[in-house]
Amino acid sequence: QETDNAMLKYGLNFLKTPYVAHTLEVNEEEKLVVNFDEVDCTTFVEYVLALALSPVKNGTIDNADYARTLQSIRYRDGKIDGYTSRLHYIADWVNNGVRHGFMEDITAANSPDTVRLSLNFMSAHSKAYKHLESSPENISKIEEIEKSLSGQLFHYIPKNKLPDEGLGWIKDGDIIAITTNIPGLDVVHLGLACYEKGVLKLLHASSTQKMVVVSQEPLAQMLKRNKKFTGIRVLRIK
Ligand code: NAG
Repeated sequence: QETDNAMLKYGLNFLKTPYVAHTLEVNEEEKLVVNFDEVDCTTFVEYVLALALSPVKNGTIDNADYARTLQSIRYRDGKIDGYTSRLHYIADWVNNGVRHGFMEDITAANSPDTVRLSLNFMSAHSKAYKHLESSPENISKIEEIEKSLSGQLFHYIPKNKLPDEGLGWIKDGDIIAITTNIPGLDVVHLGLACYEKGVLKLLHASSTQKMVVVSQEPLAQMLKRNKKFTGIRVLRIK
């Protein structure tokens, strides 16, 4: 597949990259991890977005420019200050991207349906997070972040309103965030829009297929099959 869409092009370069969870939890002290060899759904999208946003000089991307760009995507206001400076909730991640002008939430202009955020998943399941179970201080910082985001409204497309063919305003390479009814969580999965023969599919790091793939089935069918998936948010590089 050939494309001049930077997000899609860089995304397709990751096809077959192994799916590995917890690749950002390898250091005691929080620091920037760049690992193109093992990705999860979030790190895959972050690495692709950082490639598409990095300045290209003499046909290449400089490592320092890449690191700075990735840091501005992954950390609140681009500053690394411990575990809780990482943008763990996609709502927080999107707010940061929009605030810093490199991401656009195109769902709001195109879909009237909204959800009110109510976040507590991480503090409620702190034992599942290495850097929370060992640190009451981190738990209370996360609780503060959860409180500050809760109550905010965001726009989404409910899954029953997404046809297999996608929608005209959703373009190749757009970031797709799958929303969930899991209590206290906003988004459970991320990927990129990828049209094949007029069908909207998802280019993503799949935990079931254990690598980066383009979904066999339409994104709309993926959503219908999973009772925990409620719809999507669509974000675009700016
Ligand atoms: C997200 C995690 C985040 C992690 C990221 C990349 C939540 C709410 N967020 O799913 O902690 O940094 O994956 O592995 O669990």
